[in-house]
Amino acid sequence: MLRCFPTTRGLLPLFCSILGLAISAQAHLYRHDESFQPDHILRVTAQNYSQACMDRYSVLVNGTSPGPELRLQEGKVSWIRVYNDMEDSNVTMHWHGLSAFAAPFSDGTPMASQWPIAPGHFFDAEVRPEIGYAGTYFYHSHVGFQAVTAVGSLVVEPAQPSPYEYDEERIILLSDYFAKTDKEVEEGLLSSNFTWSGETGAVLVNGQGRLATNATGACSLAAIEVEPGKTYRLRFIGATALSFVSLAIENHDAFEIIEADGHYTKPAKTDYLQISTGQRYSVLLKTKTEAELQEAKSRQFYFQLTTLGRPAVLTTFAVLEYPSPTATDLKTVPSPPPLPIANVTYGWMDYALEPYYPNTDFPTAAEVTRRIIINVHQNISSHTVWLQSGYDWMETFPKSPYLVDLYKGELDLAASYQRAMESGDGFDNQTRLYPAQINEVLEIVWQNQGAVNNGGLENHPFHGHGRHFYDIGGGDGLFDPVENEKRLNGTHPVARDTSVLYSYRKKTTALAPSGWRAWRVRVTNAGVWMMHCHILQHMVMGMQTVFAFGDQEAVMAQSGSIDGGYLVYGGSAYGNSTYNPLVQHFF
Ligand SMILES: *[C@@H]1O[C@H](CO)[C@@H](O)[C@H](O)[C@H]1NC(C)=O
Ligand SMILES: *[C@@H]1O[C@H](CO)[C@@H](O)[C@H](O)[C@H]1NC(C)=O
Ligand SMILES: *[C@@H]1O[C@H](CO)[C@@H](O)[C@H](O)[C@H]1NC(C)=O
Ligand SMILES: *[C@@H]1O[C@H](CO)[C@@H](O)[C@H](O)[C@H]1NC(C)=O
Ligand SMILES: *[C@@H]1O[C@H](CO)[C@@H](O)[C@H](O)[C@H]1NC(C)=O
Ligand SMILES: *[C@@H]1O[C@H](CO)[C@@H](O)[C@H](O)[C@H]1NC(C)=O
Ligand SMILES: *[C@@H]1O[C@H](CO)[C@@H](O)[C@H](O)[C@H]1NC(C)=O
Ligand SMILES: *[C@@H]1O[C@H](CO)[C@@H](O)[C@H](O)[C@H]1NC(C)=O
Ligand SMILES: *[C@@H]1O[C@H](CO)[C@@H](O)[C@H](O)[C@H]1NC(C)=O
Ligand SMILES: *[C@@H]1O[C@H](CO)[C@@H](O)[C@H](O)[C@H]1NC(C)=O
Ligand SMILES: [Cu+2]
Repeated sequence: MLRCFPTTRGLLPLFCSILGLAISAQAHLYRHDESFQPDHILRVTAQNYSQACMDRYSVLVNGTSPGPELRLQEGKVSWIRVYNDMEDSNVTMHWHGLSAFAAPFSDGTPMASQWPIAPGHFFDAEVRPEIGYAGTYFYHSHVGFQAVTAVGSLVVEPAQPSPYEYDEERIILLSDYFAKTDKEVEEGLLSSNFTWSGETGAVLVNGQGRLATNATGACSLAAIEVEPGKTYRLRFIGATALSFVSLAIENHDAFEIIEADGHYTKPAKTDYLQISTGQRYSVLLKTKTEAELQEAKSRQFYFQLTTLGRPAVLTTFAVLEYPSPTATDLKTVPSPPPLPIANVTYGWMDYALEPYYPNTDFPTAAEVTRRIIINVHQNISSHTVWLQSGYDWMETFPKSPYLVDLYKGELDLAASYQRAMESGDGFDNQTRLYPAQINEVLEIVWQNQGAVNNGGLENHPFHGHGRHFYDIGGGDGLFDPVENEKRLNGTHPVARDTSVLYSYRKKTTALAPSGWRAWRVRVTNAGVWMMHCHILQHMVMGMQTVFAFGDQEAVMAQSGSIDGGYLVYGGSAYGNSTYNPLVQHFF
């Protein structure tokens, strides 16, 4: 078995030795044979599947969408085995929101941080949620449009008791139904004859839904069962493909947000949630007492979900269900809707959410070493694409994953960094990387601009891989650092992994600034991290960027050397039905 590592710092070529000979690695290599028991197993298939009385050929985890719930422990290592049981598609699994930086090749971004899992193969991911990251997450495939169905909830259990008390918790995972298959959607979006995916057919709750048009059919609204007079932690997961959703519960007007993207917040009252793809919130809900239920003359109440910022508004429902002597009605889709049809609130909760535990490492403006302004717009050339700093990024762009090239000594980050600095916008158009050095403090600004061809604008939920960023707000027009610094005075930014770049209007003139979102990031975690819009259609259309934090030396100092079995597609780190993989243990 080959083990490869550079002979000296950053020097080429690689030195490869036979396993067992002298190596400098901290990590150890193990044969994962029958004696190895993963903590969790996920099996990915593609099959016909029915949701909301509609059939579709879909990528599923353990045969369902959403797939099974995973529970991991804060600070504790879990091994998750992911089988690709599909015949003709690659898959990866991304642990959305987990910082995943010390076990390389575990983040699940194909062609950025690793080779995808080939059909018929499986991969053992070593996942250790960082201390301070207890909260609500999800996992999903990062290949193409697969995450429309290949998703599941992931909860990181706290090592310390939760600062909030509640009786029970419920997971409310939102996803979209699209009639077209993944292949049809991808082909349409990537075609020179651009064909839109269509709008969402249904926003589903825990995979379930029913539309007003479904007079017959076995599908039901999702039921969230609660008992009177209790406090529930509702964990909302925005696992939609496209939909930005406003959500409220009939006759229950007070939520208290206590967590955003895996970090506890100070309690923040609201009567509705606005949640985009990639985001999570926990709220405390005090259920009605028996007396209040008597007074309300009802034991079931609708969750009303409205899609925001799209050409067509879709309103769907789920049911908050109290115990009742009569069966709960999960077939009636209320018409007209019980609550007003919501509109997008630009800047919802910006500057308002505060961390529960005071920030200890929030970078001040004075600490920022570099500001990267990323202009974002749509353009139509041979294809319709979304561009960042003038370039798209698609899975098909790199010939091999950056992190693989980095380990093999084939990615010259010093040169890339040099080019990025000379370009004036921090972007290297040759590698299409935003390289950064360890200990830099970045201010990353996503600047929305009108589409080149028609001035069109959209809301984009930007998601950062790796460690969470501090969200320093957003606003209309053009980012103004001086004005924003004034606005930040007295606020306590929260760490997040997904925040929304709003459009503020539907249309402007070509390339006119219309909305920005800014993050601060301390570059401490070496690795290759994607920062991208989480709308799956936009990702397919190129709305993705890749950051390289640190160089080969920094990655090696953090995680040690890597076995050669990770460096080739279908290599010996990937198992199959007749082969037990050779897997590195990093923790
Ligand atoms: C997924 O399915 C496999 C068997 O197909 C099972 O062993 C595993 O426990 C399931 N995973 C979860 C998280 O339920
Ligand atoms: C899925 O359903 C479609 C349409 O009903 C059918 O043509 C196809 O053969 C089915 N595929 C599988 C794998 O069952
Ligand atoms: C799977 O990934 C490999 C490596 O990137 C690529 O060559 C191959 O075309 C992919 N297969 C499919 C079906 O997309
Ligand atoms: C472009 O796509 C549309 C919708 O898929 C189709 O109706 C039309 O025929 C296509 N045009 C060409 C030139 O291929
Ligand atoms: C449910 O409604 C959708 C959307 O109108 C429709 O496509 C589907 O055929 C309906 N299913 C049944 C079983 O009525
Ligand atoms: C949303 O906007 C529409 C059109 O401007 C308006 O009629 C409606 O009242 C608004 N809904 C809410 C909840 O404000
Ligand atoms: C938009 O695309 C056209 C056609 O490829 C190109 O000439 C133009 O430079 C692009 N503009 C921007 C701002 O990306
Ligand atoms: C990168 O940008 C420079 C300067 O704008 C340009 O001359 C060069 O052609 C670009 N290279 C690529 C690969 O796009
Ligand atoms: C922040 O606000 C406080 C009180 O409103 C004010 O005294 C202080 O000068 C402000 N600081 C800055 C840097 O603007
Ligand atoms: C399983 O993996 C081994 C080692 O990588 C390889 O030699 C073999 O061809 C693989 N088998 C299948 C069915 O892919
Ligand atoms: Cu987007």
